[in-house]
Amino acid sequence: MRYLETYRLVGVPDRAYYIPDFISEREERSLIEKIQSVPSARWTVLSRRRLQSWPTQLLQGSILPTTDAIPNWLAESIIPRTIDLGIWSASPHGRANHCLINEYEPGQGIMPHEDGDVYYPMVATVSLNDGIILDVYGKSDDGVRIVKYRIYQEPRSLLVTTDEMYTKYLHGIQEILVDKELSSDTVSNWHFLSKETRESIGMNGGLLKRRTKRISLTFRDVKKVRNLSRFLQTK
Ligand SMILES: O=C(O)CCC(=O)C(=O)O
Repeated sequence: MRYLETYRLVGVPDRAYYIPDFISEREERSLIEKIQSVPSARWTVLSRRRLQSWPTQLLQGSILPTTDAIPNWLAESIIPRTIDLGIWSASPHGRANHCLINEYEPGQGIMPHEDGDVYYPMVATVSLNDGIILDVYGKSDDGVRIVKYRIYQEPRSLLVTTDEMYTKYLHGIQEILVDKELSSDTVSNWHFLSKETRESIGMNGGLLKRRTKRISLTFRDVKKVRNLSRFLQTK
C-alpha cells in the first residue's frame, strides 16, 4: 500500500491512483492478440462499443457459476500485481473476480454512469493500445452533470478508483475524435504522464487525437458469487 501511495492523485476526491507502464509492451501485445482471437460470440456488440465479460456476464447481480474463473491469459499478468498493491485487502474475495473488456473505436465512448453496489467499490483499469480521457462527473445543484476531473489513461497504465471517487461521482468517455483543453490545469494525473505524452499534448495546443482503437480491462470484485445448483433451486 505504501508503494501505491506514491501514485495517488492529488486534487481529486478520495481516492484514485494512476500507475504508468503497469504492464510491459510485450504483455500488452499478447493481451490484445488474445482478446482479438476469442470467438466472435464472446463479444457483446453495443451501438457505441463492444465488450467481453469474464468469466461471465453478471446474472441478477452475481457471478455464476463459481467454478468459472477469469482465464489465465487475462488474469496472470495483472491480478497478482493488483493483489500485491493491497487494493483488494478488504474486498469480499480478496481479489478481482470479474473483468469487463471494453473496446472503443476512435470517436466511441461510454455515457456517464456509476458502477453501483453489485461490486466492492473499487475498479482497477488497465488500458491497451491507445490512451483516452476519462471524465469524472459531479452533479450541480440543479442536477446537471458537470465534468469535474479529467484523467488521461495512457496505454499500459493502471487506474484505480475507490471510496468517494467510486461512490459519489459518475464516470464516462466522451464520444469525440479529439479531446481538447488538456493541460496541467485540467488533467488530474498530468504529472504522472510520460514526458513524451505531455510534450506532444503541449505542442498540439492541448489537443489529443484518438488515433486507433482503445481497449480497457476493468477488474472488479463482484460481491455475490453463487453456486449454480443453488441458483437453479431458487428459480
Ligand atoms: O473504458 C474505461 O476506461 C471505462 C469503462 C467503464 O466505465 C466501465 O466499464 O464501467
